[in-house]
Amino acid sequence: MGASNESRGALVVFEGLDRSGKTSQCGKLLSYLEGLGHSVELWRFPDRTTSVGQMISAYLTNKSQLDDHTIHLLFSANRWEKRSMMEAKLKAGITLIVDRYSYSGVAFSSAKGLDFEWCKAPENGLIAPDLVVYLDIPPEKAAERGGYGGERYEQLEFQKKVAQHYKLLEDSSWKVILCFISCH
Ligand code: 2DT
Ligand code: MG
Repeated sequence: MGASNESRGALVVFEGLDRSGKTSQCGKLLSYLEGLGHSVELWRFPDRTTSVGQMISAYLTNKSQLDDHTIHLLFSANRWEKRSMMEAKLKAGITLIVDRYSYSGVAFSSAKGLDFEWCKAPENGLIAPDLVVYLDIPPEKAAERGGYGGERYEQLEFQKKVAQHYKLLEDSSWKVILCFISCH
């Protein structure tokens, strides 16, 4: 890392199936880094607060129907609309801990049968994470954890496909955490 980058914040992304523990682990990392005196913010995608995010939320809660390609592009647009703000925060020295990012976008849509390369294309040009923490939980274990919330995609058979597609996305920025022990 060059000297000019010394004060840049880090982009840390958490990925994994629904109920894999991302939200809890993001919260723990946030407290830990804050305790060390870092400036840190917790973000999540989809960001349901924007108008694009509201369309996504309506789709996920089955209040609207959208073509698979269309919703894929909306998820990506939801990241693009936040890109400049993310860049500004990182430049200002703020570390961003992000619950889901492009990997969710590609894994979930390609698990529906959309072309893998087509799914990746709109993510080109978004800020690359410094670290991706992948919480690797067997889909059956995730399903046992207090049940799903009833949103679209929260079904065991589909989550199994998502897990397979996530595995195709692993790269050198990934740290895979094996979560094979059930936590009661
Ligand atoms: P949450 O349960 O984390 O709110 O996610 N998803 C998410 C996609 O299909 N594409 C994406 O780009 C992103 C970020 C994963 C809601 C669901 O949305 C899926 C679960
Ligand atoms: Mg969910």
